[in-house]
Amino acid sequence: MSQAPCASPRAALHRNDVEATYRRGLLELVFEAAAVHRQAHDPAEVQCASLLSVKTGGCAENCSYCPQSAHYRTGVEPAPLMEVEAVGEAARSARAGGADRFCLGAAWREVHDGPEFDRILAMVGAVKKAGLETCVTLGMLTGPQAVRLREAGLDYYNHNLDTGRAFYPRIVTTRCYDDRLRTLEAVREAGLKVCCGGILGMGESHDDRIDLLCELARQTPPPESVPINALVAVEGTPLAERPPLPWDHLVRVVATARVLMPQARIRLSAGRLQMSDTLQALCFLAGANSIFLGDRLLTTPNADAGDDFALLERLGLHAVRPRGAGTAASDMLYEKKEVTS
Ligand code: SAM
Ligand code: DTB
Ligand code: SF4
Repeated sequence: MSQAPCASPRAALHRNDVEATYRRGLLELVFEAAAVHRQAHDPAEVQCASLLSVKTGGCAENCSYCPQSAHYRTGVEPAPLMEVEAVGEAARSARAGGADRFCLGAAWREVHDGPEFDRILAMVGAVKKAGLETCVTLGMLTGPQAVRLREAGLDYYNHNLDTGRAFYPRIVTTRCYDDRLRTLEAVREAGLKVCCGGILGMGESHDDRIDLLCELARQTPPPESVPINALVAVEGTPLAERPPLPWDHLVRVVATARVLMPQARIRLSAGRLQMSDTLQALCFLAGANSIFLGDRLLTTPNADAGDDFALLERLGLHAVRPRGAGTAASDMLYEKKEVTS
C-alpha cells in the first residue's frame, strides 16, 4: 500500500491516514466526527440551500450519471437559458420557503463569453438582491470568467470532482480529472469560495472514495462546501441499473469528510428522497450540516420541504437564518424548539 503524501501544504495528510480514518469501526468513526463537528459548528444548525436549473439538458458531456447529457435518452426536456426576472422570482420564493443559499445550475460543458454568460451575471445579482447566498455551477471556467462572477457578487462556485482519479474515466470520457482541478484552481484564484464534492453509488470501490476524500481534503484551503450526492439512478443513463448505495457507506463517507474537513459545510445532496429519516439523522450526527430544500433538484424530485422541517424539528435541529430574516412567518422556521410529544 502506498504512503504517498498529498502534494500540498497539507502534506501531513497521508493517504494511509485518510484510509485508516475511513476504515475505522463505523460507530467509532461517527463518534469522532460528531466531536469534530461540535468543535467547529453549532451542531443544531442545518443550512438549507435551494437549487434551480437555469439551462436544462442537451449537454455535450457524457457523464454517465447525468440525465442532462445529450448522449443519453432520459426524457429530460431541454430548456434554454431562463430569463433573469424569473430567476429573481424563484430566489425570493426560495427565501420565503426557508432557504439561505440559492444555487443556479446550467447543463453546459463550459462557459462561453457572450450574452448568455452576461445573463448569468445578472442572475447572480438578482439572487443576491433577494438576500440569499449565491452559488452557480456552469461547467468549466477560465480565470477571467471566474473573476467576472465574483465581481457580479457570486459567493460559491460548485464544481464536483465526483469520484477518485482512477475511477473517473469509467464515468466521464469527454473531459479529464485535471480539467476539473484546473477550473477549481481558477475559481479559488478569483477569490470565490469553493463548493466541491462527489457522488456515491456509481460502482466505485472504497479505495475510489478514499481517493476522492484525499483529493478534496488536500485542496488548499479545502472546499468551504462539500456536497455528498447519492446517485439518483435515472432511466436512460448508463448507471440506471446501479443498486442503491448501502446506508453505512454513506455514513462512512460523511463522517470521514467531517473529520478531514472540520470547517466545511457538508451537504447531504442528491438522493435524500431515497434515504430514511433515521439514515439522515445518523448523517447529521456524523457531521452533515446542509441539505437541498425544495421539491426539485435540477431535473429529479427532492424531499418535501414540510417533511424536511418536520424532521429537523424532531431532531432538535433548525435551519440557518438567512441574512435579514425577520418576518413572523419565516421566524417559525428558525426557532429552536423543545420536544413537545
Ligand atoms: N454542468 C455542470 C457540471 O457538471 O459541473 C453543472 C451541473 S451538474 C448536473 C452538477 C452536479 O450534479 C454534478 O457534478 C454531479 O455531481 C451532480 N449530479 C448530476 N446528476 C446526478 C445524479 N443523477 N445523481 C447524483 N448527482 C448528480
Ligand atoms: C451537487 O453536488 N448536487 C446538485 C448541485 N450540486 C448542482 C445537483 C444534483 C443533481 C441531481 C440530478 C438532477 O436533479 O438532475
Ligand atoms: Fe453536463 Fe454537468 Fe450533466 Fe456532465 S454533469 S452531462 S457536464 S450537466
